[in-house]
Amino acid sequence: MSADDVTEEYLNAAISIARQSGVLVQEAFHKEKLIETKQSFADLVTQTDEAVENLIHSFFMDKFPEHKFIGEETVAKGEKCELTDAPTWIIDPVDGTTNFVHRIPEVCISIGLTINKEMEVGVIYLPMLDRMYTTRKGHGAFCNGEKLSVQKAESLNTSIVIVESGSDRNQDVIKRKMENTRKIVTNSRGIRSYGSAAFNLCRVAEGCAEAYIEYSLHIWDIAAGALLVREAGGIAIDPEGGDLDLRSRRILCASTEKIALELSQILDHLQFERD
Ligand code: 2AM
Ligand code: CA
Ligand code: CA
Ligand code: CA
Repeated sequence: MSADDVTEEYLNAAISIARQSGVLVQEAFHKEKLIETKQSFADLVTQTDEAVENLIHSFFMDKFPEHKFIGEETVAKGEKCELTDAPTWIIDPVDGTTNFVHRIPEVCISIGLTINKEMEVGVIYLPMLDRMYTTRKGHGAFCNGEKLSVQKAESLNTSIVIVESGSDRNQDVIKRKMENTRKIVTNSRGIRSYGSAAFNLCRVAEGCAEAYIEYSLHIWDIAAGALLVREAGGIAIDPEGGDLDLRSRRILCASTEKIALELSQILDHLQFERD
């Protein structure tokens, strides 16, 4: 098998387990949920987050026993978040847990694969909306089989920019993020927040927003979506302008370099402990 056939097999495996996991989300969505909090009172986790992660973990370890695994809930339980050159599945079982708890349908299962630390495959599935976003390095980005392209606006002042408030309730962090938001509002057509980092990246990839900026997210939030944006013709970089580092806890996505640069220049670049 060629390297290309291999990544195609990986993509198909990811699509299959994303769909299976989606059933767990659909079944739990309208039911009463047992909610626990993690780092702050706004950082939520449910039994579905854990059930989906367990299902995806068993699936990949069974199918590809030599592969590595990084998952949000596994790391939350104390497992190391180690990115090596080995093929590594990077999972956010429920991205948008707050949406899930509040029955807002933008809830994603995000599955990324890196090989030699490079993003190779990405699948983001929204079970409540039945949207399956798929990508493979060098082969484009798709939603339910339709090819995606970013929307190339002239400049920041004709762009929509996605921002999030996040779950950190530290006052200094909130102040700095709000000041960034103030600058973005001042210089753009407007802001949007979908409550899911993975879906925010899908929105840029499909041309519904021209940029997305976030500080304090994690590798599992962006491993699939950053590749989706690039394969849709956009850019995914470090907010200060360098190469994207999946473990740096921050990302700047845009449909054009000009918009990315304009944003980079006005922002206060927050730093967090690495994943
Ligand atoms: P999660 O649902 O997997 O925890 C980026 O904003 C990411 O932060 C989201 O994709 C979400 O991932 C996480 N997050 C956690 N709590 C949040 C909150 N209260 N509001 C928005 N995002 C939150
Ligand atoms: Ca979480
Ligand atoms: Ca997440
Ligand atoms: Ca999650």
